[in-house]
Amino acid sequence: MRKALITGITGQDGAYLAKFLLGKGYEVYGTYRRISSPNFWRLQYLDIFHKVKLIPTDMTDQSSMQNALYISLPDEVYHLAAQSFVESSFQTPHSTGEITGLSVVAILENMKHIKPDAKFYFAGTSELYGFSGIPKGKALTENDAFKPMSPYAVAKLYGYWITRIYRDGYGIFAANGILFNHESPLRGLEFVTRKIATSVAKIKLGLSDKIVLGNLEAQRDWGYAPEYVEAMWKILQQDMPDDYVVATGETHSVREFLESACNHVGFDYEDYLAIDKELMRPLDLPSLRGDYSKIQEACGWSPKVKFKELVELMVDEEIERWRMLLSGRTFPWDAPNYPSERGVIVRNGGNGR
Ligand code: NAP
Ligand code: G4F
Repeated sequence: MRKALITGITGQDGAYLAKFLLGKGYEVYGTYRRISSPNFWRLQYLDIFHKVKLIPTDMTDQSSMQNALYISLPDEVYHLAAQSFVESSFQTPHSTGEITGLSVVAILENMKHIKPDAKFYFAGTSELYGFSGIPKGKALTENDAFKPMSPYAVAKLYGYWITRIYRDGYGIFAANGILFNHESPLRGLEFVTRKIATSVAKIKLGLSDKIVLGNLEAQRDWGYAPEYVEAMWKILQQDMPDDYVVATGETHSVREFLESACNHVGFDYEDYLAIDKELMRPLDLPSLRGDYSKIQEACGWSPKVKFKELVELMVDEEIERWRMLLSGRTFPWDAPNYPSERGVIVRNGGNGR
């Protein structure tokens, strides 16, 4: 049985990827940060909490990552853990650098000694392009320049290049995905798509009467997260490691997302919109659109869920969740679950379970 280690298994992509890999017959290990109330709701939502093996790991501690590799001895490593919220990176530039950037070399360096034949995937991002100077609307490729414009993107730039250095210098199968924005009902509430979806659902059910947003004119290439984790896996199934853009090839503004979400439930967005200047970032990428032809040709991957369907599925799911809450039912994924249920590895040392 093939074994995979997913760092950041409690996040949106980590949870979907774990489900996908379990479906492929993998033994799935995942790291999570040891905090007083670990965040397992996505694993419960996807009904895989008891099927994955969880390893408490500190992304700033070399020996902790060494431990995760010794315990799992993986065939494939998916390094997804990161401080992934661009806006926060302006308030926490130093720790974002450590977690989102330096953790990459910590894992690769440990892999070099413990499991050099394992394949490594790094969660690169379209934020890397930044001030690329490319004409608005052009679809970005693997060959376009990176000129990052947030502390988050700078940290990811480090991760991207160190991944290439371990590929070229040490012969590790190390690949970068350059993923454009991808969303789902498991998206964190702080990101604009889920924030809009939940705000619209609350208005629809009479629980709120406004949607507070920042920059409405920013354009993003928004895809559907479950499809993007399949792309990650496909990238590691190639004969040679390489770097790939994963995107839909379309771009839409935040305003369009809002309008589409409101139209779906029969509202005019202008009746509910409030702009808060505090939500504007010191720097914000005006527009992103990706060209996925390389991954389509090499791996046979292409996006299926496009903008309108994505908006609608997110809004519908939020309405369903708020209805559940209003009717007094608890979310099935809120059941008590830790600290030492089956499937959770709670001890620290050792080379197996
Ligand atoms: P996410 O939902 O924010 O998940 C991030 C994961 O990293 C969570 O498991 C989180 O743990 C963990 N993490 C955060 N800070 C940590 C810390 N200090 N120590 C240890 N773990 C920490 O992000 P995502 O959307 O799944 O994205 C997955 C990866 O892809 C990230 O690296 C992100 O930067 C990158 N990416 C995402 C997109 C996108 O549109 N989603 C696009 C391009 C690249 P908790 O659950 O405990 O918070
Ligand atoms: O949803 P966002 O916070 O995502 P952002 O900054 O594009 O980053 C996401 O995608 C990246 C890939 O390109 C990932 F690497 C990263 O980890 C993350 O997953 O913001 C999208 C846009 C921005 O232009 C922001 O200024 O929406 C604008 N926006 C307008 N009002 C808002 C809001 N963003 C948030 N989060 N909240 C608002 O109220």
